[in-house]
Formats: sequence, C-alpha cells, structure tokens
Amino acid sequence: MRITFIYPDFFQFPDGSFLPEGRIYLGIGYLSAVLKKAGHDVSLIHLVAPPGRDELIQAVKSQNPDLIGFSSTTHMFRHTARVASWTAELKIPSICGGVHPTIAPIEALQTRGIDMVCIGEGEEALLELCDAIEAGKDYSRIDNIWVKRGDSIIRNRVRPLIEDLDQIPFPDRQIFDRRLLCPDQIPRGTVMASRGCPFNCTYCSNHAQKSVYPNPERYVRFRSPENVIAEIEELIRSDPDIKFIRFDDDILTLDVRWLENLSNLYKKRISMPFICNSRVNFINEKTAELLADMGCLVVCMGIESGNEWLRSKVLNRHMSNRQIVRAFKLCKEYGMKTVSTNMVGLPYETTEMVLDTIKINAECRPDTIQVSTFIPYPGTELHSLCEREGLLVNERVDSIFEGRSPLKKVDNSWENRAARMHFHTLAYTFSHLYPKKPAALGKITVGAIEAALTNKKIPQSVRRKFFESFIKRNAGKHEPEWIKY
Ligand code: B12
Ligand code: SF4
Repeated sequence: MRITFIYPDFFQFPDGSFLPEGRIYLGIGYLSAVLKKAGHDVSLIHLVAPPGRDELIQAVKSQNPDLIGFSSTTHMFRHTARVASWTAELKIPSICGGVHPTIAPIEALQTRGIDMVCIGEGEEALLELCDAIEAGKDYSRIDNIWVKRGDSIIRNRVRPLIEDLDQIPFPDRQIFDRRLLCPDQIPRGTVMASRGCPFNCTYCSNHAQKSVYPNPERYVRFRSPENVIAEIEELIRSDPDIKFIRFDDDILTLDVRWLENLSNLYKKRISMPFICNSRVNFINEKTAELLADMGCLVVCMGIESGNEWLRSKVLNRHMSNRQIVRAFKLCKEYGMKTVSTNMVGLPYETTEMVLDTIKINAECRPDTIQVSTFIPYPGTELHSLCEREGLLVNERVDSIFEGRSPLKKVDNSWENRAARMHFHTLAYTFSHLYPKKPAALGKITVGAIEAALTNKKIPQSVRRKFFESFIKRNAGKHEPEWIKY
C-alpha cells in the first residue's frame, strides 16, 4: 500500500511572511525506513512554505495514497489542521503522529480531516496499520492508535517503548528531496543516538511524552555505539556533502561509559566535527575531555533562567548558578564553542529575574545566546500551572522567537519589555564589561543599567533616556557571529 506523509516545515509570522526550515526530520525518516523495509510504498509532501489549497490537493492526488500521514509538533499543528481540513474532501484515511497528537490526542482528533492519531513511537503501530489496510482488515484495534468513529473515539492502549533501538533500521533520508532543504542543512548529518531524557523540567514536553507509556521507567534508551557509528559511516559514504554531524539527542553526555565507547569508535572511524546538546550537570572534566577529543565543535546547553528560585521552583531544574557558569567555562577550556538556550516571559518572572538571566549569560559567555519567549505545551506541568493561574489565552504562535507571549498577566511594563527585547545586546555588552578582574567601571555601568530598569524611585523618563542611549551605542557591537547549530 502507499502512504504519503505531509510535513509542514516552516514558521509563519502574523503578517503572513514565513521562514522555511527545510530540514530532514528523523521521525519521518525512521517511519519510512520501517515501511519500505516491509515493502510499502512511501512518499512525502515536504511543505517548506505555506501551501495553497489547490496545489496541495493536486500534490496529494498525484501521489494517489491509501493513507495520509501527518506529522506535527504543537507549533506546526495549526498548519497541519488547515491542510487536513482540505484533504478531508479526498476521503482518504488519515493519521497524525508526532509530539502534538501524543500529548494532545483529543485536540488532534477533533480536527476535520484527521481520522486517527498515533500516540508515541510510531514504528510498530504504523507498520501494523499499513499492513492491515493492505490486507483489507479492520484497523480500529491497533495499539497506540486512537480512531475517530462518528462522535466517539476508540482509545487503544499504548504499547511499551521500543527497548532495543538497534533493531530499528537507519532512518530513510532519501525520502527528503534535497532541493527543498535549506542550504545550511546540506553539510549537516543529523543523527540521534538515544531517545528520551530522565529529567522532568516543567516546560519541556518530555515528561508529558513519557507519561503515555506503560513502561515510562525505560524512557531513556541509548543505541549501541557500534550501531550509531555504522549509521554515520553509511551517511557519510552516501552523501559527500556532509561536513559535520549534528547529534540531536537531548543529552549526549548522560552516560559517561557509553560516551567513552562512542568516542573511541568515533575517533577511529568517523573523525568528523560535530555539534551536540548537553546539560550543565553532565559537563565535567571527563565528559568535556571526551567531547573535545572526539572533535566536538559546539555544545548547546539550557540555562533557561538565571534566577535560582524560578529555575528550581517553577522550572524544576535543580542546578546552581555556579554549576552553570562552570560548565560553560569548562567547554571553553577544552576548546569547544557553546550555545545557551534561555526563556523569557515565564510565569512569575519579574524584570529583575530577566536581568538575572542576562547576567548569568554574560558570565558564561556563550558564543551564541538563544532566547525565546515561553509558550506552554499541552500536557506539561507548566501548562497546568498556567491553566490554574488563569494565564492561558487561546492563541497559538508559530515560533518562540516572535517575542509575543501567549500568556495573560505577563509583566508587560516598559522595563520588562525592554529587558526582553534587548536581551542579546545587554548580555553581550555585560559580558564585555565583566572583566576577568572586576573593574570598577564595568561594574558601575552594569549597575546603572540595572537601576534604569528596576529602580522605580528614579523617574521613568530619566531611566528610559539613559537606557535607550546605552542600547543605541551598544546594539550589535559585541555580538559574536551566530553559530548555526
Ligand atoms: C529536530 C527537532 C526539531 C526540528 C523539527 C523536527 C520535528 N518535526 O520534530 C526543528 C529544528 C525544526 C525544531 C524546531 C522546534 N522545536 Co524541536 N525538536 C527536535 C528534536 C530535538 C528531535 C525531533 C526528532 O527527530 N525526534 C526523533 C523522532 C524519532 O521522534 P519523534 O519526533 O517523536 O517521532 C516519533 C513519534 O512521534 C512518531 N511520529 C512522528 N511523526 C509521525 C507521523 C505519523 C503518521 C505517525 C503514525 C507517527 C509519527 O513516530 C516517530 C518515530 O517513533 C525534538 C526533541 C526530541 N528528542 O525528540 C525537539 C522538539 C520536537 N522540539 C520542540 C520545540 C519546542 C521546538 C521549537 C519550538 C524550538 C524553536 N526553535 O522555536 C521549534 C518549533 C518548530 C515547529 N515548527 O514545530 C519540542 C516540541 C514540543 C511540542 N509540544 O511540540 C521538542 C519535543 C523538544 C522538547 N522536548 O520539548 N525542532
Ligand atoms: S533536561 Fe532538557 S530535554 Fe530533559 S526534560 Fe529538561 S529541558 Fe527537557
């Protein structure tokens, strides 16, 4: 049988303009590999721009599928829903999988044009579904799949997590048309060596995803180093344009023993620069040395908030400011660049707390600072908190970089907005001003800027004038080149 995946892969801004992402997405790659191995026919409509209705319908008709497969994150869902409402008229069975239907299955199923959702990992469920459709069998009782039947929903159980990731075939990257990839994606070989994360940060969808499985204790799984290396070898052999590897794992350094084994094989058989994610409490002398020795170029780590109360009590991230600064410094000492990811617009966040995040970034001196506006994801603890506190508005925004907070009651004072809007300029300028030995001038300037944003005893007009002239003088001045990670 033939399945056509439809994958929206762009950001759209309120004025209608858009940014293509144009990436290979491993989720579809894995599913395609499993289906092709079983003899099914697979195609992909990779939407790197908002599609027109007629053109989309035409594209689907030309594929003549027996099943349409949407894949969606929460951000993408409004595009998925629009496209599904168009394809509904074709009367082809459809299923939606990915993070969003996993954590918000009812919302996904209430969408016109989505007949089924896949909860959690899709390799086994989708294969069973395709086999059943091909054999003309009833497909309403497949584990992980919820089926819309009139006004009711058939809720099948979720099967246990796949324990041995090595048994899954390598992802099918050929299904992605190279002409649709963004140029910066061509030299990048994206790989995932693991699945899952053991932490329960309240804003992250990991704990919500984990909770759907009957064996959540097995959520964190690593492939064998040999299996990972074999995939990378094949990838490099088949695509000479690959110039670096991007490990998309949540925390590549979680298991030191495993990393050591990977490192030994990587150095012998791959020896290609790479970029990875880690967590500050999993960067120490040992892991930093292993990464550097393997040829790691960039380590991306979340700071999220520089305020210890907000970080531990609201975000459930238990690490000290000292630990954070130490991890960034260690990476530098081992010759690796760093990227920090941060959030603003969090519940309870004051201007002082935004400044704490700016200041810790200035101390950590990451080569790239990424800051995004907090958006609550369904199924997460922070979403429930926002619900309880009456903060939710019924709005979905595409990108966390738009700067628009979808929360009510977020501090929208001039001071808070100024700190959020000029986060980069402030963090990079402060880091320039924070000398190795605290020199008085740097400290005084940082203190004056803090006062401009927080000291309500000084008239706002005076503070504002001072702040704006500071920003004017420093905007873009100390910003290093942005690392594409
Ligand atoms: C690569 C990546 C991206 C890619 C896009 C990939 C994608 N479509 O998910 C890019 C760089 C564009 C991206 C951007 C963003 N990302 Co991102 N990203 C990831 C990352 C690191 C890996 C995704 C992946 O390949 N997973 C591996 C595959 C095997 O797992 P999977 O995606 O869950 O797929 C399985 C199942 O879901 C299912 N399935 C998937 N599709 C389908 C379809 C069908 C028909 C079926 C039956 C089953 C099925 O089967 C798959 C195989 O088992 C994840 C974190 C993670 N560890 O997964 C975050 C993650 C997906 N990203 C996240 C976020 C927050 C973002 C951004 C908001 C950040 C930003 N920069 O603004 C944006 C939003 C972009 C957007 N438009 O959605 C969140 C999403 C939360 C949510 N509720 O949607 C995640 C989950 C991180 C997290 N833990 O919170 N991201
Ligand atoms: S450590 Fe990172 S990936 Fe893991 S739960 Fe926290 S935010 Fe999510």
